[in-house]
Amino acid sequence: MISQTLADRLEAAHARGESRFVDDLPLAEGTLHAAVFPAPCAKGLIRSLDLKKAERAAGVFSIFTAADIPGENQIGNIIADESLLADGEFHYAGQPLALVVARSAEEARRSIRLIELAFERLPAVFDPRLACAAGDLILPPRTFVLGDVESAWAHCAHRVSGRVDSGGQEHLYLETQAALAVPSERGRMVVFSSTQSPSVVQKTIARVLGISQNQVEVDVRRLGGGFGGKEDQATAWAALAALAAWKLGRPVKLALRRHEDMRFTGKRHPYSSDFAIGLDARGKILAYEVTFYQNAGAAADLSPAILERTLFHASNSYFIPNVRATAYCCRTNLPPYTAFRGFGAPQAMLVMEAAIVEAAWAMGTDVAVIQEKNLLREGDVFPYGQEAKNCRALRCWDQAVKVNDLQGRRFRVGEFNRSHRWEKKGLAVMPICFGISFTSTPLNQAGALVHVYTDGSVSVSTAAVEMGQGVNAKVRLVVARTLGISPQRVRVESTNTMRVANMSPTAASVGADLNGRAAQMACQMIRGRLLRVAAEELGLSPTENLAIVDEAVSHDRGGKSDLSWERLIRAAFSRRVNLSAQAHYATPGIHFDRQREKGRPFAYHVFGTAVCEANLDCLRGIARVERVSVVHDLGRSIDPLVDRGQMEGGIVQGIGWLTMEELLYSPEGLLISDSFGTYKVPDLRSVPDEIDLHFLEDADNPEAVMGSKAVGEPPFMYGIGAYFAIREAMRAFRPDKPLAITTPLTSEKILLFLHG
Ligand code: MTE
Ligand code: LUZ
Ligand code: MOS
Repeated sequence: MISQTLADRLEAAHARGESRFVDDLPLAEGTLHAAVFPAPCAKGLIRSLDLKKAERAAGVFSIFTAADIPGENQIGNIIADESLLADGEFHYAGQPLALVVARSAEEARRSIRLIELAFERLPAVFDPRLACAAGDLILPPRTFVLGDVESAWAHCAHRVSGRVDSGGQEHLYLETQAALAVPSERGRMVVFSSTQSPSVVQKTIARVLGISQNQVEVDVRRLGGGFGGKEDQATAWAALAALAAWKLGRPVKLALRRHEDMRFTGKRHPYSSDFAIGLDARGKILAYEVTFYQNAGAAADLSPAILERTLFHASNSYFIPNVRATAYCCRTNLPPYTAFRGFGAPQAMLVMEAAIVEAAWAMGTDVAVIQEKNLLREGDVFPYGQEAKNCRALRCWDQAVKVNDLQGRRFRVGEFNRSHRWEKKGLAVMPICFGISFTSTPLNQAGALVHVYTDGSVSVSTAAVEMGQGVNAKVRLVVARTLGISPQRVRVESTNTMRVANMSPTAASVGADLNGRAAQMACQMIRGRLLRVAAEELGLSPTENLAIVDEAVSHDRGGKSDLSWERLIRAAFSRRVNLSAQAHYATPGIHFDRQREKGRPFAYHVFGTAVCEANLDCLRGIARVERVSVVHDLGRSIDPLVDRGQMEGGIVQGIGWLTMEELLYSPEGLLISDSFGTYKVPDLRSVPDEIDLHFLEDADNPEAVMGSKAVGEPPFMYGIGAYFAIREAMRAFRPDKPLAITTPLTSEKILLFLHG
């Protein structure tokens, strides 16, 4: 029953493969192609870089190094610690040392092998704890404190401590990093980039070329996936393409091959963490202490912001009266780790859950009993000082327990495990609480530009980048509903720095919240003007309660008038009324004081609870997530179908992170798992047999556009439940053996535990 509206929402043309990504854009005659010469090992001093042979190779136009950069050789966004092209030293394998520009991408890559690099290998560090011990931190450590853990320990009947190591994760967006830079007249540079942050690309190119921002136009139609991997790390490739285009006065394209993308670019941060948790005899958590060692890689990138979100999510969906959370941002010689769905929160929430699971194991109690007893209630305070408002933690939990008959299920899992020797099942409940807003308050703003044309069609531009998450579909619906017209009339334009300025990245799950609201505000202005025109056309007083409903003007007493949308627009134009509007939205009421580490950083929180079941084949070490059932708080969904897609995708991506995606490096710090063959992500066969989604009803959210809630990142963290379900099945097979908390839980690790 694929209705027309569904086909429409799925963007039929997109599904047919007609969408154009950067690498599909038709090229102007004379366009050149660039490729990067990467650093060969994790750390070294450049003695000499001999380009002569490569320069003479077939098709090669030019080779650029740091010395050719006209402006600043600097692309660091939060901290200025990252060069575009290495100068003197390099800090990770894959760091760009030189840029080759040739007639074709093949010729550029072939000639790279002719570059002769003489270098001195320097000792490299890959372990964040070692980096921390050596004092190699990107910024001073930060600590969030609530109450007083020291004096709380004395009141605890149980105290359990442990260590958690979580692995990185490759984004594996289908479209690799890519940019096309086209020099235009009078010093204008037009750049088509696969980026989540058009304005950061614009700003960085201006800096690298030594020109002003109004000379750089960045245009983004859509991304073939970003997942955070293009929040900061699309910039380097766009800046390299722009550098070559600027120097040569010709269009230059740089599109990474898959293995280059996997080797050169950053991923989700691996963390190593220590925890101690204290509970009273009845299972109330009295104290929680946690230390996070974040493996940041060789440059800051977004790591300080990610570290901050880790701290904000240290206690997940629980109220704990005494908390001390410390985080170290550790510099290592790996490609700078970067944003990835969840942005440091999944790593923190994994540790919190591990602490509860280990405490329950030590106490011989059901994990869910402890979880439930400590769930956040209305008005409870987070360690960062914000109060939980409209707290729906218990509502989601209770409903999840009910729809899943948790007690019955737990009983059946126990029965199954007693009656099966070589097969075990595990069950875990995972509550989530995710703060919505960029933790850096100034980023919480967006702009929109709306035009209505004389035929009644509408064009809308915002700061939102479409990357498959459906933000364009949502903006289109917001515009259509605000103007009272069919979505068919509304076209969402590319994201362009000349139509909307100073954009925040499309990230932190707030793309639709911020840009939807800005678009709504612009439409409200146009609607106000149109209704004044309508009153005049219909000979009514301007105070009459008029509205536009189903493409026609209607009023309280008379109902629908015969003044249609198209006639109204023509009348407005004849009366010389402005049919365009620009609006700006800034999230109200948020602030954070980094001196005190207290404030109200989030506009609101997203809540939910998942019940996860896993089955373990103990002979083969193969774990299967059989079922994930979720009760989730979507607010009032703008587009339920899009939101369902986000839920399913997030859950599966989270399960992939924790159960199968494993990054392997050589002793020199070279990525070994650099292809689809060596890096395993969830496929159709490994997704859960059942993903059962329920959404809270009557759950309007006053803090976001049309009562909705952000959806992009929160579901990712339900994957943590699947991890603990598998782990429980493992313990059912060998209850006597200590079980380390490391991820991913691959078949290899499972087998070693079961039979090692
Ligand atoms: N869904 C798809 N299909 N592709 C993506 O790249 N990125 C995720 C999420 N869902 C992503 C996705 C991430 S990391 C974020 S922050 C949000 O979408 C961003 O979009 P939003 O703010 O519009 O939700
Ligand atoms: N990016 C950012 C993010 O700069 N700040 C954030 O708080 C954030 N959160 C999630 C994803 N990206
Ligand atoms: Mo998402 S990690 O905020 O791009």
